[in-house]
Amino acid sequence: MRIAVLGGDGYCGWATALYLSQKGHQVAIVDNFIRRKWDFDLGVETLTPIRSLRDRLQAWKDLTGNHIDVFVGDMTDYAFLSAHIRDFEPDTVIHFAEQRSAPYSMIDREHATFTQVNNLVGTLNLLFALREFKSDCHLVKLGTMGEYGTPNIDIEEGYIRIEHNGRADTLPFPKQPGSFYHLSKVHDTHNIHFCCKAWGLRATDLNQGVVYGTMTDDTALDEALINRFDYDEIFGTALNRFCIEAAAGHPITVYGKGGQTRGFLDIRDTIRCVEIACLNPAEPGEFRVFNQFTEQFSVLELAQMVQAAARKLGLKAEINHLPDPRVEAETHYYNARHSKLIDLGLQPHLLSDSLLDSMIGIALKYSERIDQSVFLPNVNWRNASNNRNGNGRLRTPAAALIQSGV
Ligand code: NAD
Ligand code: USQ
Repeated sequence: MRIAVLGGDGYCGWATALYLSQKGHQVAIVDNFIRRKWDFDLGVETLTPIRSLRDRLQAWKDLTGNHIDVFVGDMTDYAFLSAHIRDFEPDTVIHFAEQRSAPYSMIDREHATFTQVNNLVGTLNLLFALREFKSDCHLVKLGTMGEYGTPNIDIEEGYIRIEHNGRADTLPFPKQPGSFYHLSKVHDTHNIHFCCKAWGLRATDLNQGVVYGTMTDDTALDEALINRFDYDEIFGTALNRFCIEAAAGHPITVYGKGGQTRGFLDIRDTIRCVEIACLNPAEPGEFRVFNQFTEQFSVLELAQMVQAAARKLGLKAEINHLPDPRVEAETHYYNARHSKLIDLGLQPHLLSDSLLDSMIGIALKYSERIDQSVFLPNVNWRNASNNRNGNGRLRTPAAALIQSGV
């Protein structure tokens, strides 16, 4: 297949592009490197030393003989994006290219509006470009489990059968997202659903849980191919952060009680789920939703698993409960269905001690690059105006939390 990977320089996109290239598909990466710029602006870096896209792709070609095309440009630039769709003529477009951090979207008004403009306009441009130049192309869009929030009922895969006043219908599952970022995903979902109905486009929305891990078979081939391992409070996700905190001898940062329960998956399952979606496309006019995660844990359970693995390696790994800087339920019911990808052949990697050992092992290998100042949370959901000082930079953690009265 001809597959365009939008956001292919990022964490999920890089691993996916290599995997699909190694499987023999003709892959093109589209990216504007804005994620590298956000890291620079925030003064943070991935733990692992990632190379430039050009160097990574040269190394990939040298090691495997596989070539990946590159189109550098911004999804919000319709002329660029539509020319890419017209010229590359993809059978499948995998859309990872969004601002994906909830804390980033909650810094202040500018970051909230930027997140929604970047994500919504990029996705709308893609929908129009597909309609204009490749209307039979299958869109595989990365959504998120956080679109659903934490309702007090079981979460279905995209749709729910409802009976009301003697009538019944199957309707989109109610959405209660918890940040301006998660809201942008809900708005994307509605736009894509509408375009499938109105124009007959075909799309699969992958409501992905929190991804962990850094190595896949392909990225492990050589250090030049190494993937991101983010651990700062803005872009680092829970389990990655906990492993690096443990390796650094820093207490594990559980926000609040730690009963926040989420779906999680290994990066190796992300790439396999995306492949399954590509190989089993939606029908023309169909808007399909898969919940893409393999196991659910509370953040306290995760912290305890990291603690147990770290202690086997002689690390102290204390658990600290910090005041939760986010507005979220700290204890709640959570039971989300996730059987459609399993039915199509996914064989999950489960979070085991050996995986945690290897994640903590990578953290120890690069421990000289750990910056402990990025562990404590700065961004407060309750009062965005407190998240910046007069110079426009993020405040120190203590100052932000004390001022907002948490
Ligand atoms: P990432 O930030 O590592 O990668 C995103 C890439 O998209 C970056 O390389 C960035 O430069 C590019 N990009 C962003 N806006 C762009 C634009 N306007 N034009 C061109 N390129 C642009 O993010 P990730 O962790 O790989 O996440 C990828 C997707 O998966 C996102 O849509 C995210 O919402 C979703 N997702 C991620 C996770 C996770 O845990 N990482 C979980 C659920 C869903
Ligand atoms: N958390 C802690 N301690 C930390 C960091 C996070 O307790 O040091 C908690 C958060 O409060 C939250 C949970 O862990 O309750 C998950 O937070 P996260 O930062 O790991 O993940 P989240 O903000 O939800 O976002 C991540 C990705 C996003 C993706 C989402 C999937 O950044 O792109 O959409 O996971 S989901 O959560 O299913 O919506």
